[in-house]
Amino acid sequence: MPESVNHLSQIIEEMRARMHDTALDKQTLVDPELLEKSRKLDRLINLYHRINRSGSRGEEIILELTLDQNMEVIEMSAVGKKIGAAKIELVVGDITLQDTDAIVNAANNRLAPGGGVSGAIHRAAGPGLWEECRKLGGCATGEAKITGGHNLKARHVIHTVGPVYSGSPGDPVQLGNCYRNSLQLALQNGLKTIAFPSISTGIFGYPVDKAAAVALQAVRDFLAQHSGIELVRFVLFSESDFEVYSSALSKLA
Ligand code: AR6
Repeated sequence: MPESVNHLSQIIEEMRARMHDTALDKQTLVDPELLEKSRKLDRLINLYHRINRSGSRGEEIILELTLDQNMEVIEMSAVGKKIGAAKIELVVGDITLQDTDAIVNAANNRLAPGGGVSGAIHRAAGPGLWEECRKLGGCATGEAKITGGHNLKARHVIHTVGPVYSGSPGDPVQLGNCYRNSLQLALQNGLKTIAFPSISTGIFGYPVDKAAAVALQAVRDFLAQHSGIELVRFVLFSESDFEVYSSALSKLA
């Protein structure tokens, strides 16, 4: 086990001890917020140990925690894995705010604004994005196309169209293609950092646990086979999606 992981493990154990002490001090007050934080920390430590055990290919574990000045408020801000020189990172957040070289849009075949994450990206980018998209002649399911980022922090948007979930064997192939083709397009354009939403798991109805396994496997395999991408960040819109992705990351083959 790398020394940094040992060290991190110790830090987490210390924080847990502190957290439990604080929880005990306040027990008579039955502070629900504090108890929830304590439970969250327990989940986080379990997750850390699970991911750590699965790190059999020399893939390092990444865990970023946020504490307040008193070391009492503890939040997991990111969890991830290192694949060679690249990093897969999971965060809870809004993809329109990411400052990666590209953000990925879960688009439709017309590349029209639509709802969900696509609507949010078009609103944040401004009308110039649709002006550019409408000239691209649409996009087939599983394929990807690139545009500028317009008013976004990201310089580019990579638009990819996920499958509408049907339960057929073609679903994971098409969903995996979305991630592979987006990463390929990023590489071809010399981009090093990219943020993905959870493609197909909103309006297109793909179950999040199944989609997370496909997405993470496709990205991990791509990063293991290609160099040039430094960061792949999954921006999950809810804490529950984040936990599902974290669990899938820990089970990655
Ligand atoms: N940042 C990150 N994730 C988000 C954001 C955001 N700002 N907003 C929503 N999500 P969806 P799909 C999450 O429905 O299933 C559109 O109309 C959301 O919670 O956007 O691939 C297109 O035009 C969910 O977890 O994409 C297509 O017609 C995930 O993003 C269709 O919907 C994907 O949900 C595509 O459906």
